[in-house]
Amino acid sequence: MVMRVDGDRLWARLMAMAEIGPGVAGGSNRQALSDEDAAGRALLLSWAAAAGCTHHFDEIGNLFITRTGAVVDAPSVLVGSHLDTQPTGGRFDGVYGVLGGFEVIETLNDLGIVTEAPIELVVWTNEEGSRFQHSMMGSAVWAGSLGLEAARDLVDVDGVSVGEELDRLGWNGERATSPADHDAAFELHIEQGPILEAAGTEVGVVTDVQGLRWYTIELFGYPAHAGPTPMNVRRDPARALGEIINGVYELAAASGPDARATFAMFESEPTSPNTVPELIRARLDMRHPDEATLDALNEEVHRIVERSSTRHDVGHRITIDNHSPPVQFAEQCVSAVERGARSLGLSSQRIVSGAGHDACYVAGHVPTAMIFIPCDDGLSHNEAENISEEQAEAGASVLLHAVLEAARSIRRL
Ligand code: HGY
Ligand code: MN
Ligand code: MN
Repeated sequence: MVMRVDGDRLWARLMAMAEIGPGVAGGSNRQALSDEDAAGRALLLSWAAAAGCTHHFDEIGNLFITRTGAVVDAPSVLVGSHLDTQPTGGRFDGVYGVLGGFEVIETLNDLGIVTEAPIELVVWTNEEGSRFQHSMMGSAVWAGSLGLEAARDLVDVDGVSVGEELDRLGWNGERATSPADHDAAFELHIEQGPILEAAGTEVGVVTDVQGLRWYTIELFGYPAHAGPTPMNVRRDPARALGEIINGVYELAAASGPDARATFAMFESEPTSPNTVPELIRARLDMRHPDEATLDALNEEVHRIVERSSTRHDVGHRITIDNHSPPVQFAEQCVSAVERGARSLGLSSQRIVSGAGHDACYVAGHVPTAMIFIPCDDGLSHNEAENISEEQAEAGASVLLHAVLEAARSIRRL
């Protein structure tokens, strides 16, 4: 039976959530563990309570909202994504997967469908890694890939820690963060890239997610007066950084069309325009779908940093803040997504995700797949990020079909 979600209700909820933690240019700024993040979760919980769901937090603040199934304590089907956004984020990255997952719950209620397995909607803590630099932090702790204390010790630019914020917000749940029993997991998300729109395809059936490494690169120079100090006697970390940036971008360009390198978050000390810096710090995000290539890029990044540091007689330190290897999703879940799109008469194609997602950590413990819809110009992590109501409804309806297949609907009330 072909069922569809209520697209108007889903769109109204997306717009209501976008009112919380608005950006300055029409997008969102609802950073992890902020008051805006708390307000967004409170709004979702008000809707979930009205829908008869229960909820709990785990120790790292991951929020689980449950629709019971006929078989008590049966392994659940997990849907969801994240509500935290980039500082200049869009209204749909993550949010669409959470509210699309909740729309599936609402639609099952409307249709009076009882599923054998419970449906759990999860809101992962700090997926973006902007304020606290570990992306997919909540799902990494849940999966056992990141220690709870290491996560709680992460601090923002003001020195506020994840742990302090969890305790302040009351999200430091009693339940241990661990992959409880789940039958299957599906994450609905915008593509955040140009492939589906360029192909005119309505649904992305995600088979894999590319791997990533996040680095903090620190270069240590010798402070000196910008005026009288001759150029040839300086130990200037800015000279080394300039070469490193060029070298890494040339490395990415020479490593094929799938390699990605991004430098951001530049800091220098002391804060002065007329002193050769003592310290320069930069963040680097490297990505590739193939783990061996990602490892080779890692070795080359270290070589480039060492070579330029030596050439300019500055010290260096490279910290790997985050390593998420490439992930392949479970064929039974991938094909359930494909069947859902087909039964709805929607065009679909298999695709590899360029962005990281919480589903990467979930896939290590539960059969998992993702569903993409196109977004305008493939743009994301930009306040102009946009989708249409029709696209939003289509993706959530595919999620409905995939979830029903996994949760085994057993009767209609
Ligand atoms: O970095 C990522 O790919 C994700 O948006 N956190
Ligand atoms: Mn996301
Ligand atoms: Mn994102």
